Amino acid sequence: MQVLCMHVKMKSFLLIFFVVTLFQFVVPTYTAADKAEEPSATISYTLWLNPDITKQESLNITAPNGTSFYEVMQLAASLNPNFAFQAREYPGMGHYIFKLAGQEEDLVNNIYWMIFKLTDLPDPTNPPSDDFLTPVGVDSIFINDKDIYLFWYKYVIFE
Ligand code: B12
Repeated sequence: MQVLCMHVKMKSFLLIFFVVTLFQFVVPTYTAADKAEEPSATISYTLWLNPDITKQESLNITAPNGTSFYEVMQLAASLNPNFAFQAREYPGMGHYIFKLAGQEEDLVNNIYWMIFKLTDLPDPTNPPSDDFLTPVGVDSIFINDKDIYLFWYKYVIFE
């Protein structure tokens, strides 16, 4: 009787062990600790508020690696109202920023918000050339650690 009882206990133990092991493989646990270890990126985000660069504003933003710049802009706006913006959506290309930091694009004088990805922190005494303009809009820019972005309210010369 005692042997039979032991046998049943052993069987149930093995069954529970098997189910627990299987469950761990099928449903990986995602704990807060894992989340904290998610690779994050700290980027520098600067606004040059006029074409002559006499006013500027800067923020460092930390977000998960691969976050879109559009989401970074939303985060920046929630942290600092000077980074508030307005955008129009274009199918296939995403958001186009027409107003930022209270400054709306000026179609008469051709002043627009243009975004640059730089290799060094922006320096008003040495503004970046158009070579540093991003080739895509804010929804298609995905951040990596130590990236440096500049949105410049800039004169654009159409050729
Ligand atoms: C003119 C133009 C601009 C003008 C638009 C203002 C104006 N009043 O004209 C200015 C110089 C401001 C501009 C800015 C930018 N542009 Co642009 N632009 C063009 C261009 C040469 C013609 C668009 C056009 O007039 N089409 C004809 C009209 C009738 O159609 P439309 O749909 O109404 O056009 C509007 C949209 O295209 C919008 N628009 C213009 N550029 C961009 C960029 C993005 C990402 C979005 C969502 C919308 C958008 O403005 C146009 C006028 O209202 C195109 C190239 C092309 N040949 O299409 C590039 C083009 C659309 N631009 C491009 C880019 C990358 C940008 C910038 C992101 C560059 C930068 N690094 O700053 C910025 C936008 C930044 C922001 N504020 O969000 C890329 C988009 C690539 C992509 N798939 O994302 C294109 C395709 C050029 C290229 N091949 O690189 N642009």
